[in-house]
Amino acid sequence: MTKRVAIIGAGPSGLAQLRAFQSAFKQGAEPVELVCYEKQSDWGGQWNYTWHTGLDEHGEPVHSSMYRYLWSNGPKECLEFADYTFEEHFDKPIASYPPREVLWDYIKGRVEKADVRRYIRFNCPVRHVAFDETSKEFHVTIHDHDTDAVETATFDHVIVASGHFSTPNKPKFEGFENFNGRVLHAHDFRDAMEFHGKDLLLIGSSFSAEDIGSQCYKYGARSITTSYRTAPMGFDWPENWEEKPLLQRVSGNTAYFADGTSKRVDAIILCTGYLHHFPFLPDNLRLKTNNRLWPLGLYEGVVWEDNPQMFYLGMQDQWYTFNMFDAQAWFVRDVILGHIALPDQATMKRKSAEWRAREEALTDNESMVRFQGDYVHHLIKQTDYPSFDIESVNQIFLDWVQHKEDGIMTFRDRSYRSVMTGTQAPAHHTRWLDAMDDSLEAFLNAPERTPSRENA
Ligand code: FAD
Ligand code: NA7
Repeated sequence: MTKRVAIIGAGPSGLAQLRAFQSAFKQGAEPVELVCYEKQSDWGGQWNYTWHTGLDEHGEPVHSSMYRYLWSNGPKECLEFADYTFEEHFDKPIASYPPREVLWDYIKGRVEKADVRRYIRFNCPVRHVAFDETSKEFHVTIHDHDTDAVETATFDHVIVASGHFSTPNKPKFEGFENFNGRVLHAHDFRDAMEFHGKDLLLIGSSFSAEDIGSQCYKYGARSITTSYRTAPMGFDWPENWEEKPLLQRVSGNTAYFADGTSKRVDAIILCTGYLHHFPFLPDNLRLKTNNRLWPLGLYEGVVWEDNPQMFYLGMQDQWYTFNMFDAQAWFVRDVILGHIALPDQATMKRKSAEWRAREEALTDNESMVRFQGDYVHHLIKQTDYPSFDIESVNQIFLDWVQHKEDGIMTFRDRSYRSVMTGTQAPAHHTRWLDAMDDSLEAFLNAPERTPSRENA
């Protein structure tokens, strides 16, 4: 009997899974019936920008946390697909830090070439997954918004690729109820222009705080204050940016911090991360974790140890992204096709515990990058995903970390060499701080030179 496989989500992880199967089918692998349920009307997951916040046109919680003017926060050379390079897609070398729309275009290019859109049912949020112990099958219930019908279908395998940077973690601080300005979570941030000329407070000291603060600086916020719980980010910030220990309370428009200082602010953005949130899964199938490099319960980072017919993709905190999702998807595909045998549950749990112990001993950026690089390498060795030079990618990550230290507002002006093609990326035509238009056209085409006054 042909196996039936449900994939939940058509973001980079779910699309990697479709591409992995398509690649195997092309080489003559046995057919598998694939259905990918996607709650949005288009593919690309986080990279599919929406102006919506809160609920979408169908009353579903908006998925994407991305905002206008978002540029890749790491070099594209670290996330390049090994089977579809940037040069193949754009037909020329491009700069190292593309804006969102350019990366979305790249993600789409590979799956259009692979012709896998036909497997996806858009506007179909998964409502519930249940496992039948007798038949050993999953029952997957979805709501098809195109027909407004709720349906249930049966599958041998379920692959959860629904992402984990969508459901905001929203800590409460005293006085928020009476704050005389906007309080929002990073998930609902869309346009830095809204905060032009404003004094802004951001809570958190990780990627969102750094990047949303930088966007707001670039687009003319009057001042940025970031407030940390554990440690400051410590970059060499512009003059109108300061870091404070944790916010204690707000009163009126004044924010009070743990060091006894205070500041008047117009708006507060909670850059306090996200929850792994799977409202469609029962307890026995549901991953419960915080955002970390080795969540427990997943053999090889993907197989649900308590029921190895089920898989998760992309649930780790991420240095590596697109090519790690590929490595995971190729591995999951080969388990489903029977090309990789799984050990018994005790062994799976023991192996996971070993990775976790290693993760818990990580102390700095370098050790974390190397840990995730080792993981990607470990998966790739087991499948036919094109091997690539992980050590060189690790090195690009480490150079990137150093370049941020050297200049947090200039690191995006750097360029790196692709480990896939050997091509050195060209410098971008405009400094990131001066590049206000983040469209694909503006990024790919150098602006026309306006003749200087002397030459006119
Ligand atoms: P997602 O992209 O989140 O896709 C999950 C998909 O599942 C979505 O399409 C969603 O609609 C769908 N879905 C969810 N629930 C259901 C359901 N119940 N039923 C059906 N479908 C469902 N990574 C980088 O490499 N570089 C960056 O610069 C970068 N910047 C980022 C900036 C922000 C603000 C955020 C939030 C993330 C950023 N990331 C970045 C990380 C990003 O999460 C990954 O690049 C990538 O999008 C993860 O892919 P995914 O498929 O695992 O999850
Ligand atoms: P992260 O990387 O998970 O970071 C969350 C941040 O929020 C981190 O600095 C936390 O501080 C802070 N946090 C969490 N809870 C609280 C409370 N209660 N009070 C104060 N501070 C808190 O999420 P990001 O959104 O930055 O990044 C997620 C992805 O989005 C990432 O991959 C990017 O590419 C974009 P801590 O250090 O734990 O004390």
